[in-house]
Amino acid sequence: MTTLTETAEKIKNMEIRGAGRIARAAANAMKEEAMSIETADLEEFNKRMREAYTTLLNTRPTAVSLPNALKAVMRYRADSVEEARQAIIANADAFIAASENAVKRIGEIGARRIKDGDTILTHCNSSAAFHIFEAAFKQGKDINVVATETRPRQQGYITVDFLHKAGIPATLILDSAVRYYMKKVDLVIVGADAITVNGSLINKVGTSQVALAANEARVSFICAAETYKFSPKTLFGEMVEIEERDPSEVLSPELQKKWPNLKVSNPAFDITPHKYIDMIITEIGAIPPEMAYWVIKDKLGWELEEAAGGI
Ligand code: RI2
Repeated sequence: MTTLTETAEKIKNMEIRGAGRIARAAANAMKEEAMSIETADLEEFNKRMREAYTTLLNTRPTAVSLPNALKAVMRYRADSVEEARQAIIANADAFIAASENAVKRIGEIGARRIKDGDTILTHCNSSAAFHIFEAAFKQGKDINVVATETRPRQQGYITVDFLHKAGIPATLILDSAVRYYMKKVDLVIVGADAITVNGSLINKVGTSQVALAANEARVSFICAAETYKFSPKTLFGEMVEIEERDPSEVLSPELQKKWPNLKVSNPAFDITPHKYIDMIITEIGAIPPEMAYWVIKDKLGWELEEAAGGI
């Protein structure tokens, strides 16, 4: 059994990465934590669970799937430790099952947007987007997926590995080749780390440049996102924090020493304004980005934010 601290470390160093995977790993870590706490004192149990919540929450700041998953697991009321433990286990199992079903449903809905012969460009590695490619390919559509390398962590390699294993034709390109390549592309499909109340997309850095190039070439830009990637706190005016990762991901420590006055900036995500997004494919349907407010308010519910206050 992996301990909670180990899971937290793996999320931090990106051994566990991708907004959906992070959320499921965090839910599972909370479940295992609940199963392992040995006390009959409910207050002590709740305190330990809150500590676990904070440890996981503080791993990476941007993907809203993480706080949304943690809040979903922590939504319980109990009169005994056993009741609390069972509620947490049930909540975590339900979240993980719903999350796995959501990507399957996104695959089915998204595949309808893909035509036989389409070339689809994707950025980084998104399992939600991949489910769409896989579903379309299984329907017998002849597709080619163009994957960007995605500097500095090269998640594009993970994407081409997924595609290779599924037998889907793929082309790997440099991030800087996106605009040059866009004339050969029919559709862009990317994932999401967070979607704000005004329908803007927070995703892997470079996504907004892809969106600009798609817009210029009149290529549809689609985002694949489970509803738990929508950010409730943005309804209350809060901003999504963009993670700044270590400079060593961009420039080796040796070269950093060689140029001691050089500043290296490494934002992991960027923001694509909703006007560049044609549609967001969620498990409850394909929606225009302008409907983000409705998803947050009616589907996720205000209680998500209230739960944040209660934890
Ligand atoms: P799925 C990733 O972030 C990428 O930005 C990707 O688009 C997003 O999570 C969603 O991934 P990182 O963890 O949930 O690589 O669709 O920084 O797999």
